[in-house]
Amino acid sequence: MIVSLASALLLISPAFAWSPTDSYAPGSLSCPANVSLVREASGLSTNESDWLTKRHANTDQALKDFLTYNISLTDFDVDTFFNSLNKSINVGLAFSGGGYRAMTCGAGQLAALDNRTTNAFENGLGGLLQAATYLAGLSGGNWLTGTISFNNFTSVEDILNNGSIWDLSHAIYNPGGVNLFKTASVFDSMADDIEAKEDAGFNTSITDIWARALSHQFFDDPLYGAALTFSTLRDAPVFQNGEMPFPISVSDGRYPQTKIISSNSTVFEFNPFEMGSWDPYLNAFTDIKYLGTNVTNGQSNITGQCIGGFDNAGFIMGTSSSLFNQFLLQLNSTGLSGTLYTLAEKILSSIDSSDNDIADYTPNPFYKTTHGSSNSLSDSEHLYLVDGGEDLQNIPLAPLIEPKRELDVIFAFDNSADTDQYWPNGTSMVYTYQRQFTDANGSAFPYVPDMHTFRAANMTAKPAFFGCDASNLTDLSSIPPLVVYVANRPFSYWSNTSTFKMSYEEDEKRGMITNGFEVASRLNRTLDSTWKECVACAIIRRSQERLNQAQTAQCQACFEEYCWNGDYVETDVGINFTNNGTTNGDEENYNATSGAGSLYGKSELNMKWVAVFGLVVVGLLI
Ligand SMILES: *[C@@H]1O[C@H](CO)[C@@H](O)[C@H](O)[C@H]1NC(C)=O
Ligand SMILES: *[C@@H]1O[C@H](CO)[C@@H](O)[C@H](O)[C@H]1NC(C)=O
Ligand SMILES: *[C@@H]1O[C@H](CO)[C@@H](O)[C@H](O)[C@H]1NC(C)=O
Ligand SMILES: *[C@@H]1O[C@H](CO)[C@@H](O)[C@H](O)[C@H]1NC(C)=O
Ligand SMILES: *[C@@H]1O[C@H](CO)[C@@H](O)[C@H](O)[C@H]1NC(C)=O
Ligand SMILES: *[C@@H]1O[C@H](CO)[C@@H](O)[C@H](O)[C@H]1NC(C)=O
Ligand SMILES: *[C@@H]1O[C@H](CO)[C@@H](O)[C@H](O)[C@H]1NC(C)=O
Ligand SMILES: *[C@@H]1O[C@H](CO)[C@@H](O)[C@H](O)[C@H]1NC(C)=O
Ligand SMILES: *[C@@H]1O[C@H](CO)[C@@H](O)[C@H](O)[C@H]1NC(C)=O
Ligand SMILES: *[C@@H]1O[C@H](CO)[C@@H](O)[C@H](O)[C@H]1NC(C)=O
Ligand SMILES: *[C@@H]1O[C@H](CO)[C@@H](O)[C@H](O)[C@H]1NC(C)=O
Ligand SMILES: CC(=O)N[C@H]1CO[C@H](CO)[C@@H](O)[C@@H]1O
Repeated sequence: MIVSLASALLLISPAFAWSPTDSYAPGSLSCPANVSLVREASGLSTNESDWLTKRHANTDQALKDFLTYNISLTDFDVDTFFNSLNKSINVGLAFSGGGYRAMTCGAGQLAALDNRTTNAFENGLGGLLQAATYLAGLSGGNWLTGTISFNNFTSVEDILNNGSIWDLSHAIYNPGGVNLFKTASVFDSMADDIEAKEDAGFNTSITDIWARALSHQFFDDPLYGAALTFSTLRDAPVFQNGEMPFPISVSDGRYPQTKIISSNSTVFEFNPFEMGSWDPYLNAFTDIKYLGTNVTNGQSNITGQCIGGFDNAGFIMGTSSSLFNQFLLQLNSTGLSGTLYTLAEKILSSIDSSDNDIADYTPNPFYKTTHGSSNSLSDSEHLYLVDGGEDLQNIPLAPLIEPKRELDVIFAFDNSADTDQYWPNGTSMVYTYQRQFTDANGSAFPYVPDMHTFRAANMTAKPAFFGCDASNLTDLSSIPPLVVYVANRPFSYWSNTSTFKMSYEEDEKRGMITNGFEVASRLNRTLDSTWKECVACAIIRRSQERLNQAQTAQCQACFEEYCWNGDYVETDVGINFTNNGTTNGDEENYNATSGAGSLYGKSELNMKWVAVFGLVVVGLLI
């Protein structure tokens, strides 16, 4: 099914809930009558619960199809199983951060789960996206989930075929490429957007510039998403009818001048209805549509009058990835002229350099709220958020392990650059595991090994399942979902590019995406012809446990193959990969550092782009 993106983007029309000013500037609108804008995080919002009913009507059928066609489950009758269920199965997908690497690898992984992708049904896990309830993204992963969600739930394949977005051949600090006039005019219009927000009385931060630049890659409406809000989705039929999963973006709360550590960070989530945190310090959500409203304990300081348009989709996507603000910090050292320079300088001079990763959500929507265990966030008139990966939980798992959401299984796609060669080593899983013991918000996460074992036991070479037996998890505060961990790995392409590689030629981008497809599909189901069956076993596991149904011999064999057995492995691991993604045995080796896609060293890279950027600026000045 090919949907033309041009028509898909009709979604972004003033008929929907976008900024009341039709621009990047927030503006006034009426508050919802007689309700507080803030609620305690005591359960799912009514909006989310109502939406789930509609989504489940679709996912129940999609899951049945997934378990029925192009799969051979032995001793398992799909109808009998579904008839025995007393609740819908919730599948969550989580895409890690890691810049364009994470976005493109994640795009391939997502495409392998999307029935709309050519061959995904035959050679991948096509249909799993259609069966998923939640879709979470963080930083580069949220560029992926956000682009898909806010373009009428388009598919990766449509984006590649259409070509009007995700043109990554020019870095965002050089949007026009050799066309210097284009670069200058893009910068000018960005500057206008940000000035408009300032003129409307809101603080801006370097994240606003970053967000506007990013939006040019993600939205191709005439305003490049300047007026597109996160809450727009509520009014989009594709979301209203439950035809897409529930998108969630993750950021962290942080005070200026402090460093985040994972054990006590406040993880914020943004979804089409709300923004807030399940964590005990805050324990509250606010209606995302009215962010920007000056409130005291959820009541606007001007009765009945609220702000809309602050929840700009690109701004929220930029907030989750604000670590990259450092690119824009280079702007001033290059001698860029014009309004953007003036603005950047103004913003930079007003903040300490150690705080340039901060996105300013002032006025604090949680000002004087009383739902949390600490007043540190609610006493401040300001709220600052930073990149969701700054607490080292680079996979957006927090919203998906929230017990109220009752997930059965999470597919955790890890495209992090943990090792020196920019491959994942399970760091994010370890931090999320540990956090449950210090941050008592009731969430639980399965036992995981240390990072060394992740690599040495091939749990980054092939997918690994955690929390396979609920009976082993009774010591935790609740039974967590089963987690299917899938790490970036080279098959047809060296996908270990630097997080800070900010431009990709078309063939590089496609190489990354195809490799991602191969990662999620176990090399198009050639490395394990039972991969789809094993995924099915993971999906149905918690239901079977609840219903006291025995696992089939086929599923037992899968769990034998993919579940962590509790052992720690201390043997050394090399950095070589075979051409099927496994760590070297005695086979032919490939040295990761020689890979076409690999680009080492931040300093080398910075030098490279500074040089390119310098040329552009020289061009502008001539
Ligand atoms: C959004 O996508 C759906 C399903 O692909 C399509 O039917 C609909 O026309 C699209 N909406 C817009 C506004 O383009
Ligand atoms: C995926 O596509 C296949 C083949 O076209 C179809 O049989 C199956 O029902 C589809 N599944 C979903 C969830 O759409
Ligand atoms: C795997 O399938 C994808 C999608 O059809 C395709 O692009 C890729 O070339 C295949 N990989 C191999 C090794 O055949
Ligand atoms: C989190 O812990 C760090 C280090 O112990 C500390 O500096 C910081 O103030 C704590 N933050 C909160 C919100 O308690
Ligand atoms: C309400 O808050 C706005 C800022 O959002 C401020 O400009 C205004 O003065 C406040 N109004 C009152 C009545 O305090
Ligand atoms: C660039 O901005 C930083 C932070 O404001 C400042 O310290 C530095 O001196 C500026 N560099 C130039 C060349 O203007
Ligand atoms: C919000 O309004 C109050 C008055 O009600 C004012 O004192 C405060 O400065 C305003 N805060 C912001 C961030 O505009
Ligand atoms: C794993 O990655 C982290 C960075 O995320 C690094 O500090 C650590 O040394 C790595 N550990 C192993 C065993 O590879
Ligand atoms: C990891 O994979 C390699 C290559 O396939 C194999 O030689 C090794 O035994 C595996 N290690 C473990 C702990 O399974
Ligand atoms: C990787 O492979 C190269 C070439 O085959 C070999 O020289 C090197 O020692 C290997 N490195 C590791 C860490 O196994
Ligand atoms: C992986 O590749 C190596 C060498 O290329 C080969 O010896 C091995 O059999 C392959 N493993 C699988 C499962 O295909
Ligand atoms: C309650 C329980 O049995 N917990 C075990 C689950 O598995 C991990 C890893 O093997 C053990 O460390 C726990 O003790």
